[in-house]
Parts: sequence; C-alpha cells; structure tokens
Amino acid sequence: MADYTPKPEHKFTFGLWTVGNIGRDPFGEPTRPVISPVEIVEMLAEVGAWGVNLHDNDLVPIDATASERDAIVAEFKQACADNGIVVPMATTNLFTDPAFKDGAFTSNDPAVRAYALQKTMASMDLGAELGAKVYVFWGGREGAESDSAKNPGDVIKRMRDAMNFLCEYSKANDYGYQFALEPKPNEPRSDIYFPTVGSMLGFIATLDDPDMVGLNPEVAHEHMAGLNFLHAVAQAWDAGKLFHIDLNDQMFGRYDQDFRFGSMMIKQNFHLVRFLEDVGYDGSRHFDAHAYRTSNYDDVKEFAKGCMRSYLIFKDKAEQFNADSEIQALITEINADTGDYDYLTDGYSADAVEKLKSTEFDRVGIGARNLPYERLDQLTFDLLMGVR
Ligand code: GCO
Ligand code: MN
Ligand code: MN
Repeated sequence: MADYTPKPEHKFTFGLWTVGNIGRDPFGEPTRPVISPVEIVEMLAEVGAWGVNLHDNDLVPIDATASERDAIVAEFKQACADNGIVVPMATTNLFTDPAFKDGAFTSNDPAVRAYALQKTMASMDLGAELGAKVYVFWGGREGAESDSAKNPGDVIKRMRDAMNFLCEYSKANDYGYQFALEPKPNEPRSDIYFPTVGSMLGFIATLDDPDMVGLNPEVAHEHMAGLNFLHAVAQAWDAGKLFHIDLNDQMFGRYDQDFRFGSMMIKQNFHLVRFLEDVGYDGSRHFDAHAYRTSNYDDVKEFAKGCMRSYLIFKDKAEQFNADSEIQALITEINADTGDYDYLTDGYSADAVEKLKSTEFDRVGIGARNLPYERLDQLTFDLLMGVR
C-alpha cells in the first residue's frame, strides 16, 4: 500500500481564504463561523500542508492602522514559525471592496487604478516580509457586464501599464518575485478580461519584462470555459511560464464550484498530475478550493486532507502507469519511429525539401493503420479503478 502522507517536498499549499471559507454564497448566509488566520495555520499544520498563501486582507483588515497591521503580521509570522508553515505566495484583494466594483487596474477611473497600484505595492511589501516569492494577480473584477461601458482595447493597455509598473517596483525593492497571472473567463463579472491561459500568454509577451511574468492556471477556470486544462498547462509549461498552479475541481459549464481536488473529473486530474510529475514541475501545488457549505470545520479538515491525498493517489497511479508494461508497450507501439524522417526535425533546408518531395507515401496503408487508443484508454481506466 503506497504512502499517501503529505510531506513538505510535495509543496502542498492552501489559501487562508480556502480552508477559512465560511460557506457564504449568493443565496445564503455563512454556515461556518469565522476562524482566525492563526487558527487556520494551526489547522494546516495539523492536516500536513506545507504552506499557506494569502491576500493582504485575509490577514490585515483593509482599514487597519499601521500599528494594528504590524501586530497582526508579527503574530501570524510567529504562528507560521511555530507550526512549520511557509508562505510561498501572496496576492492582493482587488475585488471585495466596493471601490473595485468596476475593476482595479482596468477601471475607467484613474483614481481607482492608482489606488489599486498603491494597495498592491503595500501587499507586495507584506508578501515579501512573509517570505513569498510568487505574487499572483487574479483580476476578479477586471471585467464588464456591458461593452458599452469600457473599451476592451484600453483595458489591455491599462493592464500592461500596471504590470510594467509593479514589475519595476518588485525589482527596485529586490523582492525577487515571479508574477503569476491567473485567468478566469467570468464570475463575478459577466466577462473577465484575459479569460484563458492562452490569452494571458499572448499578453505576457507584450510586457517590458516578460521573463518575470508567468501563469497561475486554475482547473476550474479553464473548465468553466469548456477547455482542456491539461492542454493549457502544457502550453504554459512549454513557454516556461508555469509559475504556480491552482488545483481544484469543476464540472464544465457550471458556476464557479471550487470543489475538492479529485472530486469530479478523475481521468482529467490523473493526466494533469501525471504531466506535472513527469515534467518535474517544482512549484507549489496550491489547492484553491473550499469545502461544501454543508461541512463543519472537522469536515473542512477532511476536505483539505482529501485534496492532498487525491493528488498523491494520482501521483502513485502515474508511477504505475509509467511502469505498466502493457501500457508502455502500447505507447511504444503508438509512437513507433523508424527514424526515416529525422531529417525534418533539423530545420528547413533545400536538401530536406528535395528529399520530401521525392518521397512516396503509402497513404492508403497509413489510413488503414489501427491506433489502439480504445485499448489504451480502457487500460488507463482499469488502472485508475484499481483493477490492474
Ligand atoms: C476565484 C479565484 C481566486 C484567486 C485568488 C488568488 O475564482 O475566486 O480562483 O480564488 O485564485 O484570489 O488570487
Ligand atoms: Mn477560482
Ligand atoms: Mn484561483
């Protein structure tokens, strides 16, 4: 029986807002009492997590005085140290306060855009003080209900100006941050700008220092857009941009569900974990999810343990998949390569063109070739169901 105990090397993290979620939704009041950041840190240590992430206002109330802020931060740092919990990522709440009702960096109001920069700089100071090296940007309210209200072309420029400004702020203060942009297609706005991983990748390439900026893709967000999350992650990885990842679960076409990782799309999550482990992704495995509204805090602990346990089960299954001789034989068969066309991967040349033009392909034979994907997919299913 494999060991599914979470360990620091797995880099499992949760946000203060995840296990601390009180179960409020647009239709109902909270079902759980508020628990303090220190209690959350204790809970995370108890369940075996490695780290905790936070928005500025998860820890420090938006209207705290400077001395209140310092006292809260000192107490939190002590709790993290006492419980062996690290803070690898920080972010800014640019969505709860009514000042941000029409966005932050992309608001039509220059005063809101300026306030958003000021708030983010203060939050970057806080994150740096706590040791965070990844700084996430989720544009919760960077969107619109009506395209009469905002020019989407202006929005792109405003976002670029903000990112360029904040990159310089990080460098000027030697914070060493990697910025991780988190796309989401909608909710809470009708549309959110830069809705997908592909869209963010295109935007990042237009920044002054694109090397400093990457992605924080989230399972639920690509699924809400009806997209294949693994394919988005693979593209971010290929671009050297997978700086962070938000793991949770989500049915296609639903509201933002934020379910426990592994609770919904078993095969998709398996292939995701197999990919992350096979390529050697070394960042946090952050669970941006929350427990059902029906849970009390004992069950919230089960939720948190479940996220990590499911990840480790998928990891174990990925190892089995890679070691399964029948599966691997099929994969070898599928990828059979005589080497005859290696010359095409050396780049374009007149010789290559000449050779290719004079090649006669057995088109009918190629079309008649069986691809045993049914068999392979069923073996994958059997393996996941534990009957192999
Ligand atoms: C959401 C988002 C957020 C962000 C968080 C960190 O759908 O609400 O996923 O949870 O990840 O604000 O930036
Ligand atoms: Mn989300
Ligand atoms: Mn998220």
